[in-house]
Amino acid sequence: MTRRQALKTAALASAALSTVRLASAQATPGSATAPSGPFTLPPLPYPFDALEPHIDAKTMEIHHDKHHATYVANLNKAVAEFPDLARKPMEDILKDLNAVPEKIRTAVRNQGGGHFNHTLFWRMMKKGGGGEPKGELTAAIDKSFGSFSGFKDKFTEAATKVFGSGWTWLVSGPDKTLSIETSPNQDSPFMGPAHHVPILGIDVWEHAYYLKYQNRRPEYIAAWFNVINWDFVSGRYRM
Ligand code: MN3
Repeated sequence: MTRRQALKTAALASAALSTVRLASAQATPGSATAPSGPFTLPPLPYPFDALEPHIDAKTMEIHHDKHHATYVANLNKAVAEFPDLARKPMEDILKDLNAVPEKIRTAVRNQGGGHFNHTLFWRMMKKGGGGEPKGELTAAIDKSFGSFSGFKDKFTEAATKVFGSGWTWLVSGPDKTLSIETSPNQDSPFMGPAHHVPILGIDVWEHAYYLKYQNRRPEYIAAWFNVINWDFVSGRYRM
């Protein structure tokens, strides 16, 4: 083999190797070769087992470290070509999806919605949560639903009835009136025409409860009421 042939062989081998690397980077969301930003996975604000026995540690670990991490990884891949987009807060992006380039609009809706919803969801729960809210939010709940138990019944019914994968939300309207909404997939109340503000939400995708509750979604919903972080929810209402 001449020196020139040797160089050519080496160059071809190297090109082939980069092709393989590129292919594997594209095929493996969340792998080390996926873009590491601009969006990042926020750490869970408590240990995996903090919500036991209501929500088990294994579910929390997989839900945060795998499901949420994958939304972030896929969102970063989608926005890689559009660095300007990531300078907007996620909330503003979701409120105006039509401003997102069409090529990545569905990806941003699903992966960005997933990232946003889960970031809120972790903070809407805490160890030793549950009970009932206090102050301004209590008055607003009474006004819209008659009482806390009236709210709990309506919310539970709505969450039980979500067909397939989605969320149920307590939302605040422009005049601070509360209502209950459900959304399919990873859609957010912010995406609606009135941009209702999600102040509390439950993930009713099976990945949120299947390990412990299997098909018994109503049991998961009842248990989840014991971990609601009402201080956080009240803070969102006052915003
Ligand atoms: Mn989820």
